Amino acid sequence: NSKQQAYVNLNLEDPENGEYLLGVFHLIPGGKMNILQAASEVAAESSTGTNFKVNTETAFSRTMNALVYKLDLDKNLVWIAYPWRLFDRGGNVQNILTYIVGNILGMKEISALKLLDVWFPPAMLEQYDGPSYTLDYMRQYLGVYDRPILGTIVKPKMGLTSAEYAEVCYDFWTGGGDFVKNDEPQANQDFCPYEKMVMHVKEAMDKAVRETGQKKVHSFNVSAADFDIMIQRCEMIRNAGFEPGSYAFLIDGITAGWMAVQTLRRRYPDVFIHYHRAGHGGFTRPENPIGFSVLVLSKFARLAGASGIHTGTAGVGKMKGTPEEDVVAAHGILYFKSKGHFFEQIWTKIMESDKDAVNIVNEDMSRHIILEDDSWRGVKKCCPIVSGGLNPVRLKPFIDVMGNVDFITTMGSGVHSHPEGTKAGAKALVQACDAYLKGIDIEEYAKDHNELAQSLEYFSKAKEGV
Ligand code: RUB
Ligand code: MG
Repeated sequence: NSKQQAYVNLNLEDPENGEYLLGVFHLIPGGKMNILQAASEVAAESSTGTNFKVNTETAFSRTMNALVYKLDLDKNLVWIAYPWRLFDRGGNVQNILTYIVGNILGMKEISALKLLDVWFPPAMLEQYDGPSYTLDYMRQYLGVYDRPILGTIVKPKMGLTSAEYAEVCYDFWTGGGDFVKNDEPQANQDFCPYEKMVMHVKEAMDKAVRETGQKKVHSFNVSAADFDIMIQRCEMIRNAGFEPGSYAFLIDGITAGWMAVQTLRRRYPDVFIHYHRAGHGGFTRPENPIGFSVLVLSKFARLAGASGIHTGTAGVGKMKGTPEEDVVAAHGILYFKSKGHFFEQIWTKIMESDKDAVNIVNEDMSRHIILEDDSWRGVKKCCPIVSGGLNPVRLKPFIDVMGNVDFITTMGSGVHSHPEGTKAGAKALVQACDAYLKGIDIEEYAKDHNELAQSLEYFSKAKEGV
């Protein structure tokens, strides 16, 4: 039919020629359509078309049609190429998602539709910010290089006063932890006013830094009802006297939206932008046939310029997830070159000249960094943040599936459930990490590390959910 003539080209020559953003979907048609018919409806709705052919098309508008260019009938997979000129100029991530996982997820023509992987052409990467302040800067600030950044989430999730909250931070930091994050619902609650929380955290951090001689970081949730309040929160933190590098901005990127993520990236290139992803399960869970994968979410977070995003514990923690999903996503945002589920993404772009690149470096915390080959510049790394039901005992198993230590881990119950309290929980975490680094079995190491021994005992006996 004409839809297929317009939106299918199974002979598309070289889809990786740089003109297209590519996507792979798992698609099961709804109703009586075959997969090619349903795929052409998807391509139409996510580029130029609608359910009927319209008479307002032009020769040019047709060149903006997305094209189904490959099918795998056994696995119900569909490859679509989107001319990237479709997308809003100026590096707008929400605009891309509005097309490629927009209306189509609600169409009658599909009963399953999940975007599994995406590929960005080099010229397109040029238009997007990518991260500015990366894990590398945080490592430099903390002076921590060859191990994961050890963090916590304050628990109880909610209900502590600002002074009580800060005391938990202090305990964690003085136990040897590096990084504390607000749990994501932490905002301006009447029993824990935002400004007071910030002030108390500042005092707690100063005290912990004085006592330990180590640098510390706190990630503040700046998600808010509107733009002005989000910025007020950021400015309040910046004006509270924190040393640059010692604070991060946490944004709940799915509930607060991509505009909020990109706003923070652009306004605060000198701050670590921490993308928390509450609600992602509604799109990403494997048993949900409609949505997108963790890899897709994570790649877009990198494109948007998040310094780090939660990528999951690969099934080691409490949340659903597998190495195939979570580790592929973590690697997909950490490296300059990564094999996704289908596409090898190379996060580089050609700059006009070395001189331009140097100017960018000087102006804004080096948006692009120099790769081995001098003529190429890369979109910087985005750091996997690994959270959700981890504890000191699960650290090594996670590192083993991850295959590296380039991540921030934030353990809530894993630290605050320690029978002797948060400070001992932090010590146990540091000891678990030391054992890993020294190549000593955790049980062996626990023999002369009391906090770790208590942690091992607790987590071997305690039942989740009780
Ligand atoms: C973890 C926590 C995190 C989520 C995030 O607390 O509060 O918000 O688990 O999950 P705890 P993810 O360590 O006590 O489970 O990182 O998978 O998005
Ligand atoms: Mg949380």
